[in-house]
Amino acid sequence: MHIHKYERWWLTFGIGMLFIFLATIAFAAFADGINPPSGMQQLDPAKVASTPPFDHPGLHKLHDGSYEAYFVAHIFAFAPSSITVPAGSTVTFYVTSPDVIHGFAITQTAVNMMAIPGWVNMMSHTFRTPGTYFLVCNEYCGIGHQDMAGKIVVQ
Ligand SMILES: [Cu+2]
Repeated sequence: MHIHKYERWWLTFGIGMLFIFLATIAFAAFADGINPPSGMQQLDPAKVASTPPFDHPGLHKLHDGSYEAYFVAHIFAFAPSSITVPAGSTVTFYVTSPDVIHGFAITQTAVNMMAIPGWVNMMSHTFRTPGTYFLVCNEYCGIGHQDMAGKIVVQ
């Protein structure tokens, strides 16, 4: 079968791009540690308010100086609406929802996950630069969706 010279170049270019994209994804996953949020932990969405630790959502300091932050995303707010951590802190966010699917995205970071009823999603981030990072719901969740916001204050 004869393949024209330009056709062969174009095929080589296309297949080459596929390998470049795969290498980029592999680099992000393994070298930069960018992973999809885990969603292996389950809970009863009707009992979020009485299930520890989501019965007292908020910030918890661990022995090694890092933090765990438990968030409940519900119509139409985040609980807690704000947390404050020192600069350099690594915070692991755990998020769930008792009602509908919400988004949980923190501006200027790679933290972007869904708050899904019945599931706990988890992601970590190290806040090196002081400032105010906004927490937004980026999944349309109902009539008050645009009011759903919070903040992470890094001092
Ligand atoms: Cu929402």
